[in-house]
Amino acid sequence: MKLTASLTSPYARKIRVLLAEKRIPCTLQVDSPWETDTAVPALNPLGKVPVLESDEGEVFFDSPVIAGYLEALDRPPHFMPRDGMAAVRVRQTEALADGILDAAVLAHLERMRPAEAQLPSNVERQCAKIERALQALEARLGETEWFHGERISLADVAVGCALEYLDLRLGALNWRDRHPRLTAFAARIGARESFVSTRPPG
Ligand SMILES: N[C@@H](CCC(=O)N[C@@H](CS)C(=O)NCC(=O)O)C(=O)O
Repeated sequence: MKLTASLTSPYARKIRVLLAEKRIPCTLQVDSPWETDTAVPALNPLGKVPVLESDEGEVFFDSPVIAGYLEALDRPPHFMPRDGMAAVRVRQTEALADGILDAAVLAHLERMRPAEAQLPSNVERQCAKIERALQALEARLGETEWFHGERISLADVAVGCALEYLDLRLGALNWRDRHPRLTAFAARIGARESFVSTRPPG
């Protein structure tokens, strides 16, 4: 199995955490789709990472699909509940976390443009989405240890990756100031070996 990913991609990190938690052997092919010599578009027409190639040569993207593939291998521990509606709720939380990432990536890209070309309203719009999603996650977590059920699920992995990506790219948001439950959650999940070993360099 081979995963093509950049070391900073939070979507790819979600998959790397799952691979580590499940102890599935996988070759990591580091590739940035932003580089001119990238091989990513040949694997994924959308030109995005992560991309996973199975041992049988089948190619999967994007990260929710890859997560589904890893679950379909039926290798414990499981990160999706067997019950259909419970699984939909896990996916809903994953979508919120991934939506935070989409907004954070857009805000980051806007800020990378030359100062005179930047539109502050674009950044503000994305940051408003992030804040609303954080509020929803704070309420969704409540006083429980994990987002859904008694044990860690894909929802927790996705939220953990999203929160740490905010630290990496949008530290000035200071999201911890307003979200005490998510703050404790990030510390808890961030201490797991799978998170420590996949933390972006630098
Ligand atoms: N929905 C996709 C998003 C993947 C994505 O946007 N990846 C970024 C890296 S963080 C990327 O490859 N961007 C390159 C581009 O947009 O051209 C997923 O969950 O895998």
